[in-house]
Amino acid sequence: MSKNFKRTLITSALPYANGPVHIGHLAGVYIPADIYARYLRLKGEDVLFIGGSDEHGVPIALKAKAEGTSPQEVVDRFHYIIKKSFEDLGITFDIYSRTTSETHYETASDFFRKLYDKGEFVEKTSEQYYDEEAKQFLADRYIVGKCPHCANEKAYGDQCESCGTSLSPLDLIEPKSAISGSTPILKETKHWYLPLDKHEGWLKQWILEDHKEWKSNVYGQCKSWLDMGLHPRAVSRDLDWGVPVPVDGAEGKVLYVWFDAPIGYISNTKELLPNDWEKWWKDESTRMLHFIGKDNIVFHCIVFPAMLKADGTYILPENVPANEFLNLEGDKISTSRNWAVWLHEYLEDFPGKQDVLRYVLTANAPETKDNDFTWKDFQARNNNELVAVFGNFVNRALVLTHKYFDGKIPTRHEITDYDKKTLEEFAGVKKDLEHYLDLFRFRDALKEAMNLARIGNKYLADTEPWKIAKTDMDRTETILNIALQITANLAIAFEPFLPFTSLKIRQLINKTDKSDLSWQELGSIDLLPVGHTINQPELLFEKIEDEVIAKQVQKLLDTKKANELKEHKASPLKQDIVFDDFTKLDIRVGKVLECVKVPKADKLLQFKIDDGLGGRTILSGIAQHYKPEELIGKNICFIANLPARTIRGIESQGMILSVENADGSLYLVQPAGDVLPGSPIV
Ligand code: B3M
Ligand code: ZN
Repeated sequence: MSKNFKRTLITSALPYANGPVHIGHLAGVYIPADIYARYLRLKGEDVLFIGGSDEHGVPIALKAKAEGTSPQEVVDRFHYIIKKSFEDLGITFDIYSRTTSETHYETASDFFRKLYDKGEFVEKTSEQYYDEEAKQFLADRYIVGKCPHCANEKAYGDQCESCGTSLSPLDLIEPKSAISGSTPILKETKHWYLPLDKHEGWLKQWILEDHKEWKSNVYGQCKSWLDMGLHPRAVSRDLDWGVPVPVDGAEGKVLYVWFDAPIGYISNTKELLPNDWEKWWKDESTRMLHFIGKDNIVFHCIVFPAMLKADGTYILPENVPANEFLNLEGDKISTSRNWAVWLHEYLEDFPGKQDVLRYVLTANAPETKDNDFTWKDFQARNNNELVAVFGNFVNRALVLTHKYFDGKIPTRHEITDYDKKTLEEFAGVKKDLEHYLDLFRFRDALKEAMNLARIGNKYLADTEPWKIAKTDMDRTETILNIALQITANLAIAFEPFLPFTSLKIRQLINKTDKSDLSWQELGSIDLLPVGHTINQPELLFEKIEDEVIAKQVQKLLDTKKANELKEHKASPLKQDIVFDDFTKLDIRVGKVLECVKVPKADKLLQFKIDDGLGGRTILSGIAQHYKPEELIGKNICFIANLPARTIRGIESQGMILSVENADGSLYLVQPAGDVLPGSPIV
């Protein structure tokens, strides 16, 4: 730590409680934050790791509306799913609370009020779109209309996704409310704005000059915001879900979710340490770090610092190690399109494999650019790295110790030049690990830890103690002593990354006391004293089979198909006809008396229909969608006045109506009530 910091406050973005947590959140924010928090704790530093759910905002209010429930019900549902899944993955928040807590309402409200009283806001009245049917002002995202640039009919009030242009709601041609579909009207409304333009000067100095060490993706984004010039930002909204604006005459207005959410970090600290929270937020010797994803950079590097500065009693973040995005199988992860691997589902599908996910997401973390998660890569990393290198090495070391030395750490006799080379290679691991961890380069840090396992694995493969044991027991003792010391080092090195595995190794080598194997001892070759007894070996990792991966891939394919159906656009209308054309068609209901497959024809079923007129035979191409026997006795609809056609030697006297779904599947058209055969469709 540079400067003389005494403690570190780690915050991680508060996930919206409108859906569960997915691998994108984990790789971008929570796993890195947890690795870092664990690392500092292992070094004996004073750390606080704050998490919580972000439970306000328009999407939550609208989701509740769509489901016919209350926003509170929505956030209750997801808050507990999220909280539990974080716990199960071993994310070690000191507190995981929520922005609907009483402490938060009070804290956020007081925060606003202090800034208001200090004159830190500007008040502005402007015209905004209002939905008279839904009786509410519309957030930009909930106004849809025609894009003035590319004529896309479904542009949003903030952006056209077709041509990518940023829009304001007033740009839209023929705007419609996404809530009710009605045409919104413009209505005057008053809001409070944080004049970011007034903060520009010190922000420029603080970020662009004083924090050149920030990650380049973060620094670059801040620079481009600052170069464009900052403008006042509204910190209130017309909405009935959120922290009410604590000012007379502000009925129906709440704090903008991006104003209240970061204050959630403060509230949650307060909730945890009601009498001691201030030193974490107001003492210059506290080092504050925000772990977030790239879409949150401006709020954490510019808006929230401006809020803290406006208050005047808070410290500012020392660093904001934001990550880029993780994609899934080549597509952007999306909660609304269900394109994600959800943490709570992963934990159910892969019980006991928390560390496999932690490993893969760290090894593949989007630290400097967007990255892709694929199930194949997940499987390969598990099988080729965790099982074949890490697990294999530890298992061999333990098994051989039991085989030759009754589970007791053998003596280390004279070491060879090769031993020396191996020991030198891993002596530097602590320094290297710390170097990368201090720079928030968790991928590289994990590589270093994994390198230790590789060194061990190679050492055993090269020295072949199972062969040496036949001739030279002293040498075998030395080799295994070294392998076991490396194993103990792995327990330490992996503790921030793979805590479950680290604990398991400690159990296997019988070193579970808190005081055993401290971080400071990383790199030592005297962690396990001669004669110390270890436990029976157990595998650290197991191979993941193709079937298991195929199942996950299938799940995604199903989602893709379901999305295509949802996004399916109806085919264009055919040319107009006159009513007479319609009445010429004689469409009737018939009852299926018999139904069989037509031999040697994949698609054809032969029907015998009761048409109320003595019966008729019709062929229909739906054999791939129905089993013939399940149709007997059903009512169907058919065109009765088409000329007969002979297909495969069978005369078909009409046509049975069916519907073609977007995915090509066919469904018979059936009357919704019980009607007599021959009834006409009118
Ligand atoms: N809930 C956005 C997000 O989850 C927002 C973060 C708040 S952090 C104070 O990406
Ligand atoms: Zn457009």
